[in-house]
Amino acid sequence: MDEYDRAMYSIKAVSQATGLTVETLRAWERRYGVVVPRRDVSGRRVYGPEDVLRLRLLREATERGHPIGRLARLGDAELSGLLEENASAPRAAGPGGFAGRILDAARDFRAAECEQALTLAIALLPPAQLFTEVLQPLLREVGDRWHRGDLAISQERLVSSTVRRHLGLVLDSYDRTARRQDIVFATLPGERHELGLLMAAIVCASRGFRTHYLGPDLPAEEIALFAREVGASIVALSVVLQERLGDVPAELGTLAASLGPGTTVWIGGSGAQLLDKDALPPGCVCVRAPLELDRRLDMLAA
Ligand code: B12
Repeated sequence: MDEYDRAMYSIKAVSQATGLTVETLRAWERRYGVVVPRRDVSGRRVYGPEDVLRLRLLREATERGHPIGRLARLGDAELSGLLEENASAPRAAGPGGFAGRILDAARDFRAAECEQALTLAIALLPPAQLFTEVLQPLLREVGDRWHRGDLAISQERLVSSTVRRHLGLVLDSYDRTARRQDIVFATLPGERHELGLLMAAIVCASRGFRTHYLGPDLPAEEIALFAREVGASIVALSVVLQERLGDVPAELGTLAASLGPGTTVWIGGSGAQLLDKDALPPGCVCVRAPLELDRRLDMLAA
């Protein structure tokens, strides 16, 4: 059969079929040559069914703790053999396992291992699963242990700064020429918790929106200035600290007044859940659950 008669899949379709992110697929191809996609007439990568099968085997094997650098050298039959051999072995690197490994490494001050487990989780899990099944439980547990005195401040910082750095890299890996509307991300003055905001920015970037990540602790006027300059449709804020909740409505008022009528403010984060909806200025809405963010992005895209 001519190779052009066969079913061929785009990188997005392969990502959906294998559960690997587009970034992971590209990185695995570039660094390890795990599969060699062909190019269609417009130069885009296209994959055959055998590539999809191989990538699935590779994903399963990496989830069981085998390094991709070594797996890349194995043929499909060897990969299947390896998976059968390990069929009854516990899945130490499953989503829950990653959080445990990162915590254990932080507890023992093993920074490199903390980083390695996080990198692996990012490479293997799609963003939504990474956030809900690994990072949120991990950070909650870090906070609880620190509160109980079971984790030193330096250990808590090791985890949160490693997560911060890697989420920044993930966000940077998204296409800067994205076509959908502009969304500006920031937190208001005094609010340094930004990891949830970064996760929301990654979700938006992965959906093709142009994201402008300004980071934490910015005056409302500065956020508004930037949003006006880029013609943002949305300003997304994160509110976590309860002690700052009293100042938030007034700051939102300043922000909303400085933005054009075409810009809406979305407020997420655990503190946002506690804001009185009736005290919010027009044009500001609380986004309470990840599904609500998805639904709002669907509406914006439409
Ligand atoms: C990491 C961390 C820090 C780091 C933050 C690092 C960083 N770069 O972000 C640092 C060390 C800076 C820090 C400092 C402090 N922290 Co702190 N911190 C945490 C910790 C451990 C994790 C927070 C986190 O990132 N959670 C994970 C994210 C994913 O959860 P999330 O923010 O809720 O986000 C999710 C959703 O809400 C949503 N979301 C969030 N934002 C947005 C935005 C939009 C637009 C959308 C759509 C969705 C969305 O998406 C996420 C995924 O679903 C928590 C512990 C905990 N139990 O949460 C304490 C915690 C938040 N911190 C706390 C405190 C008290 C402090 C300090 C005052 C401590 C001190 N004495 O210095 C300072 C205050 C600093 C400041 N001025 O802001 C308290 C807050 C209590 C409260 N509710 O007011 C907590 C709960 C710890 C505790 N148990 O006491 N902290």
